[in-house]
Amino acid sequence: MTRPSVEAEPYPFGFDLAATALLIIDMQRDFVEPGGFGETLGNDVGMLRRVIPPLREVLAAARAAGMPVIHTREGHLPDLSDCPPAKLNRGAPSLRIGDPGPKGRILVRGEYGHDIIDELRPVAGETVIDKPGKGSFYATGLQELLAGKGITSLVVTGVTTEVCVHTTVREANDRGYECLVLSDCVGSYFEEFQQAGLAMFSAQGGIFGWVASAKQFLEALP
Ligand code: C5J
Repeated sequence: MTRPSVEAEPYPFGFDLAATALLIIDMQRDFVEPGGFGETLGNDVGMLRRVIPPLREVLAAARAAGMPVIHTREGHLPDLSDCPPAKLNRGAPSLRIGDPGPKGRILVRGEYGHDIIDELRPVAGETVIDKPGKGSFYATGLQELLAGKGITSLVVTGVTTEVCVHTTVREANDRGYECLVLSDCVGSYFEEFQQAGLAMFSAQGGIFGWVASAKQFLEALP
């Protein structure tokens, strides 16, 4: 058994390579590219695009190490039957979920904007989980998929730190998974949320998990 150890907060993260998956959350055009849903909400997508270069390195290394890679996409069925009114009507965006936007219907499955950015495109053999909520476990088959592969630890990346990454890590934590969050491979539209969100993972002795940089993770891989 290969058991690397990553220098991390609040203490080193040891993991069984054969039982660890890389989780890449919602690196979709609608969140990360100009003209997508994130920008229509008034956000600067440049804040999220910073994660692409280190995440590409981590993805390449995970593939080379034979780690399972799981991508998620937040979005809804074309008839929006899986989008509760509370989510659809929240806020006052210039475009709502389901509206036609520059990249197709906003956050609707099958549309160009809903898909993963070219830089991180999944390859054959990788799993793509479509999720209607912020968490990756809610109304998806993720837990069964992980159980089937014998996965007990997750290396967590993607966007946004305080929303879908946090919700997923909290869900994973309650289900008994050990989570390492890579600080420069998760991104927020708000610098203060990025810093607070990262601090929350590893506070109180690692209440939700561990935090390390992409470099620290890469150095630990065999
Ligand atoms: C948001 C996400 N922020 N993927 N989604 O609405 O974090």
